[in-house]
Amino acid sequence: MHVRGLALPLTTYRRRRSEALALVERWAFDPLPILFVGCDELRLRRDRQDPWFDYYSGCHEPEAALLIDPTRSPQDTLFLDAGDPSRVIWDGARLRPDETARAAHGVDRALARSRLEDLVWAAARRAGGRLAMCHRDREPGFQAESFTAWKQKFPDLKLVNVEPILASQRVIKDADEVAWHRAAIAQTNAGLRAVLPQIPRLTSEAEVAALLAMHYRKTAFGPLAFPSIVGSAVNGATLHYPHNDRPLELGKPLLIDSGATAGGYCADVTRSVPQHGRFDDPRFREVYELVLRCNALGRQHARPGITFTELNEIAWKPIIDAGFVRHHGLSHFIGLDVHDPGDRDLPLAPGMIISNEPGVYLPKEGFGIRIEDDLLITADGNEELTAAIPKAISEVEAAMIG
Ligand SMILES: [Mn+2]
Repeated sequence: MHVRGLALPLTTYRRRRSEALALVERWAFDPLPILFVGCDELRLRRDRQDPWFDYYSGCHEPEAALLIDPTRSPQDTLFLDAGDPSRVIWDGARLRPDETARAAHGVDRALARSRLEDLVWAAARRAGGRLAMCHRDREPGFQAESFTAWKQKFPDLKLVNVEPILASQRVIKDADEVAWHRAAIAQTNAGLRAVLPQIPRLTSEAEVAALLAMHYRKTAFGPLAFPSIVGSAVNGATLHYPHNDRPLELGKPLLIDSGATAGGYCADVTRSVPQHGRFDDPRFREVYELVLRCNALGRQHARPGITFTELNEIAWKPIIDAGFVRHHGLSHFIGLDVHDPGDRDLPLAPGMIISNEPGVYLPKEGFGIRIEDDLLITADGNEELTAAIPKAISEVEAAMIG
């Protein structure tokens, strides 16, 4: 059968697992078993595999889990739903806990999910009752829910949240991960370039969002990086506008924040364009050029050694000096999660991918502008991965009306 997931070489997942054990052991002064829980069927189909589980297993099966146990051999166990054969006609074949699954994922063994609790319990007992899991405080998701569920079910277990420890691993991308990011951004660029020329003839936010999704998923039907934000006129002044259900206002600004994924890795790009393709509204043009200046400052100063705080102070300055309010940070990490985990107090380092997204939001004037690019931090500065996506006024106008 076709094994889904596994965007990276098996050696990468193995290396990540052994590095994770070493990181946790160094931090806890003891070897601790680490548990990652994959999404259930419903969640997986609606959204995507849990990024923590995916990062260490590459497994895209529902109801799976991964135990990395340094207290004994075999160390890495992938748990898979043994399944109900009568369901195959409904859901298709699933990867079973057998030799095929073990070899496909390069783990030490693949076992039935029904054995998970006993084996995790035994591993934790050997580690003094302690078990490491990931619980994102900042943006809780499936792993956090699993953490809480395990805590309630096994009150005697000492659950340790190792998210901050393991995020130090995820925050630095290797060459294969960067290649996936480039692919996601190329797909996003292709989608935007296909849809931008249509916008002067389109009539609703929904059409823009639907066309973008169609293009983003054309080469590989995967998840979008996040639900697109398509905000016409005043809706563009709502930072995470969730509706995309209003008409496009003729000649008014339109904010589009969207991204494709490739290999699970996210693109995160915002462009703010005039619906009719021309920057002929002087106020829109003036604020656009201001945000563009801030975006350029972010680009110029993002380099190893600088902190998010310092970068924010530099890049938002023209916006603050012009008397506008800063409503959000300039940057977040990007990876398997569009808001990837990572310590935002640490200085930037080569291999990080961050957003560069200044914005000005003017609900009273009926528009918002955000210009967002993705930067790869390199040894001596950064590479703007989204450089091919129209951004300068002349580029946007050329893309929209030629
Ligand atoms: Mn972003």
